[in-house]
Amino acid sequence: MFSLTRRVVSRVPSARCASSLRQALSRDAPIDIHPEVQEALATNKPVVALETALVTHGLPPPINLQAARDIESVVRSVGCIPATIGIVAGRVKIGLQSSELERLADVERSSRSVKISRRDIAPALASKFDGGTTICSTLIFAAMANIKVFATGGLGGVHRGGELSMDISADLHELTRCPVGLVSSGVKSILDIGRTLEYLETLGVPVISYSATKDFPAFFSPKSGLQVPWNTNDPLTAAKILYAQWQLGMDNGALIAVPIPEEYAEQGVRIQKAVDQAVAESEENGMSKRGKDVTPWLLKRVEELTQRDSIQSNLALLKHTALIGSQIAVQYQSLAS
Ligand code: PSU
Ligand code: MN
Repeated sequence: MFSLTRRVVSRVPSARCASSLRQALSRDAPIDIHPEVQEALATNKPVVALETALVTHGLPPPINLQAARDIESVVRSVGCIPATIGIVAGRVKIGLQSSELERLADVERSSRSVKISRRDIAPALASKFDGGTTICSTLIFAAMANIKVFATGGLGGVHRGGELSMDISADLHELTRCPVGLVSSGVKSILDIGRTLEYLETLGVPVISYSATKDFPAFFSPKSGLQVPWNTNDPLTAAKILYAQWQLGMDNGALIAVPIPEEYAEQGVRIQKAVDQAVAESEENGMSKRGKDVTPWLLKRVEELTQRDSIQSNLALLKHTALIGSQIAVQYQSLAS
């Protein structure tokens, strides 16, 4: 009797999410699931979602394509299947074919592809555009496909001066709607980390530092000087947190913040100074008021100021979060099946 109850309870969230994708497909929604991802989901293999805004808008070509491929290889190296999510010719792709990834990474095309947040999804599909999915929209499609872990770099959040400009990324709110564990290096370096953590607290999103202490990372540096309520550096414990949340039927996600490896700490201090300079410049030249163009502009300026050291650190942390995310996905799968 007990085991029957347990089985029913543990399957509730999965059943609901999978059925949302089924329903969308039954309505002929323009979604394609890569056969490898479909097979992995059907046979309970661990799958890790990956975003493509960093391919279309975050990293310069040709590094963007190489980075996406390297990240997929890291995911595979621990026995997970990567599901790189993006929009190609007006269709949502859950798991990209190699040629589709090349298309999104292509310099000519990527200048025309859209940075897709929740509000951009339907217009981009209706107009048959290409698009790189941000954390916000990647969370939506991962949840639809019942993918429980998503690894990436920096979460969007409250921009500096956001208390006046109200520039707060839709990434944050999406974490309240999608039952997905987001494994990232904390929030983007250009943001107001303190206010972003306050906002996440208000939204009720669990924030866990993936380290021996409660220090929250600062993207390019392992520590931001801010603390969060929870920490673990063990993939099984992280997986248990996610599992407990969804056993209860809570529909929100969680943020697992992984610090950049220690060998990048020194470089991180220098890069952060460049970030501060770029933010100040964006306030002087009015770029800071340009909505979703702010982030790509700032990242490009930081690349210039650091002679691309920022890219090297960014790649290192992306591979690191992909590794930790995949280890957590393996543990989660063993709990859930
Ligand atoms: N972090 C980076 N580069 C990026 C992003 C994050 O270092 O390009 C992307 C992510 O996809 C994130 C998005 O979801 O920026 C947030 O953008 P906005 O602040 O406009 O919501
Ligand atoms: Mn914004």
